[in-house]
Amino acid sequence: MRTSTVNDCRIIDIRRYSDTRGFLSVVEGGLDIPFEIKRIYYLYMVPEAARGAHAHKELQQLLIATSGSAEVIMDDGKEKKTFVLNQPWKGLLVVPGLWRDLEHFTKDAVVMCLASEKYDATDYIRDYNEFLAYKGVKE
Ligand code: T46
Repeated sequence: MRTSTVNDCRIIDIRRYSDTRGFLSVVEGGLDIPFEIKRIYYLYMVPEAARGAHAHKELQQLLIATSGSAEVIMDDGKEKKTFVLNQPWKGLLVVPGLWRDLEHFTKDAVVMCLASEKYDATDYIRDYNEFLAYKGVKE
């Protein structure tokens, strides 16, 4: 996905069901999102320092702040776009081939990631210059 841009990422409304007992939200792989879910991980008790600072070559993700809030800054090498995650029924669909930084976690923030692939360290680009070269923005 070398040609993906920040405009390919979008916030989706996650299905929710409410009654007198409160709310229940659900995400089904292949139905609510365009990929099957192979892995779930979540970030929490994040201090001041930002997380992320990498791109994925193939991984597709849905990021949800199930509690609290955090910012996700997507970057395609030419343009940056900031998404605020602060509702458990909103999810950010992240396409492959984009740099991301995660910042400004509130103390109570839990950011959950539904991922299209199992963990693969070789799917990460952790050097920003390498990322720019991958996107064809820089030699
Ligand atoms: C992403 C953002 C939002 C594993 O062993 N298995 C896993 O499935 C994951 C996700 C991580 N790890 C290990 C690898 C590292 O030693 O956990 C440690 C911390 O991972 P990382 O430095 O990649 O954490 P973040 O917050 O920078 O990035 C993570 C995800 O890795 C990444 O896919 O998009 O959250």
